[in-house]
Amino acid sequence: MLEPAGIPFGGLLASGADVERAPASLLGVIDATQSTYRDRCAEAPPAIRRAYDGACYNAVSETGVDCAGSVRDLGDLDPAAGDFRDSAARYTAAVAAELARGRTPFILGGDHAITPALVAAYAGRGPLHVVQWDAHPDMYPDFEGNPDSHACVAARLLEMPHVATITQIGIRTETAVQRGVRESAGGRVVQIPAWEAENRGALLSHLPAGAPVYLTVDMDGFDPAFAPAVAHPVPAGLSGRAGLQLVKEIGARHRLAGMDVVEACPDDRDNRTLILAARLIHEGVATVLAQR
Ligand SMILES: [Mn+2]
Repeated sequence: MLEPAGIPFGGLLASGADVERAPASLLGVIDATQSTYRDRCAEAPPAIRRAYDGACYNAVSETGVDCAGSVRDLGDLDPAAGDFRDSAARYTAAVAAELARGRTPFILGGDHAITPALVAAYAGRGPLHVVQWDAHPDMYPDFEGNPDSHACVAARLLEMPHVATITQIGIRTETAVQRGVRESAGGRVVQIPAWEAENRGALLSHLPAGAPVYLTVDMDGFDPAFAPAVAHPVPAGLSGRAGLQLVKEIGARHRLAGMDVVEACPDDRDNRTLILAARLIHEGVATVLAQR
């Protein structure tokens, strides 16, 4: 049988005259330089686009929003040669440019270390509420001497004055050092561990209605049954359903200001992790369209 031609990313990508009008943008960051273990997540951005093929899926979200042609694909950014801080500055500039154009950015990682660079682009735009879906708190002041490690994401975000709060969902690996950093941040960090998050319903009722939310999804927040292809799988995480409901909750009660999906590590035998990553972005794009 003939395989139909691929339609990358569910038919969401804009072409022709739609490109300039697209309210959302998609940017791959193929950087896994700050990862401490498996590093195939640098391969994830093109693999996620391919896995969510529009010959198999269509552009309508779960919420009934037709997202066809609504996303400008910016392609993939490579890490800079040399220092990670140089790479980070490029990622910040890329996101800042999309915000200046009025587009909501959706970023495919890469390891989680890219997120502080992405969130830095929101400085000067008012208070931002970060929601971190993750098995790990990523709250080390530094990890093995590296402050830019993917294990230090939340610690770096706490240093940004425009990050009003961080809500961590799905955590199940907190160490004493990380707990200390979290507790010293007071009410600025709200942690909902995995055993409290599943089936709880509203997860963000502590955030103001209408608040801008930046959602960072570390795919290891999911149970390995739903997302096995991650760098650091941790048993007994959250379901795909819970993740999609979180995106829809943000769309219904808050405003999705941007989103990244990180730490997916392509596995040639099984692409369910990549499809779930794409599906989360699809629902995120639908919230942007629904609020316009
Ligand atoms: Mn993480």
